[in-house]
Amino acid sequence: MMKIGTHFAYWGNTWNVNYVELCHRAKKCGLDVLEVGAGDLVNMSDAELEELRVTAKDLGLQISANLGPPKDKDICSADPTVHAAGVEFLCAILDQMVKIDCPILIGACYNHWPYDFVDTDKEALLARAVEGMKIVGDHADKLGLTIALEILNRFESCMINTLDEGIAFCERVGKKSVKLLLDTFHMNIEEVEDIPSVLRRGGDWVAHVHVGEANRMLPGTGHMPWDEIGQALRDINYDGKVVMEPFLLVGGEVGPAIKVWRDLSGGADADKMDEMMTNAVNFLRSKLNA
Ligand SMILES: [Mn+2]
Repeated sequence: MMKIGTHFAYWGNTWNVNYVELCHRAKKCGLDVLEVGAGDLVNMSDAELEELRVTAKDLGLQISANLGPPKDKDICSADPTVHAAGVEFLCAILDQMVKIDCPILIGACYNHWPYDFVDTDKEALLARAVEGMKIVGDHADKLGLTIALEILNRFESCMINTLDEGIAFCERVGKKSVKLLLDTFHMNIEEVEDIPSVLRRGGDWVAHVHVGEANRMLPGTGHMPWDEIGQALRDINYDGKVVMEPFLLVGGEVGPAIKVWRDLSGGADADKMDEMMTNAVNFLRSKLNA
C-alpha cells in the first residue's frame, strides 16, 4: 500500500518549524507521512529527536527526510574541504535518521540547493559527487537506510535532469542504498516521454515519489494525468511513499527559494489549508489505490 505524505513547508513559509506540532496537523489531515527537513536533524538534541520519534509512532505517522545541502557542505564541490564536509554532513544526517526511525533520505544530495550555477562543468561535478556518494552509500548500506536522489529540472541543477541521467549516476555509485526520487513537477519539464512512462521505466530505481501539479499546487487542482500516474505506480508494484510538495505561499524563506511569486492558496487561513490538504489526500488515495 502506498503511503501518502506532504512536505512540511505546505503549512508555512519558513524552514524553521515545530515538527511535533506538524505531526499532529498531518495526522488531522489524514496523511501517512510527514516529510521533514533533513538538515534540521543534526541540530536537534537526542531528547528532541526522541520526542519526534514517539509522537510520530503514536500517531501512526512515518517520516521521510528531505535535504537541500548547503553550499559549504557539498559533495560535488571542487574544494576538498567542502567535499569532505558534505560527506560528513550526509553521514551525520543518516545517523540522526536512525534515532527517529526514518528510513529514507531524499533530495538532490549530490549538489547544494538552491544550486548557484557558478560551476557548470558537469562531468567534473558528477565525478566528484559519485566519489562522495560512494562513501555515503556505504554508510547507508550499513545502517539499512535508503537514499533517494532527486532528479531536478534544469533551473535547479545542471547535474541530473532526467531519469536516464539519474540511473547512470546510481550505476556509477553502485550501492544498494542509493536509488532515485521521481517528481512529477520536474518530470513534466524535462522528460520526453509522458510521466506514467517515465515512472514505469524507472521501475525498481524508484525509491520515493514526489507529486504535485505542474505549478506545484495540490494534486487534483491541475492537469496532471492522475489516473495514469496511479496505474503506472501500481504497474511497477511501487509500495513506498508518495509525498506532495505543495508550495502555495509567497514570502518568508520558502517563497523565494521555491520561486512562488503569487499566492497560490487563494488566501486560505489555517483551517482552509487543512481542508485543502485533506481533500488532496483523499483524492490521491483514490487515484493511487484504485
Ligand atoms: Mn521534489
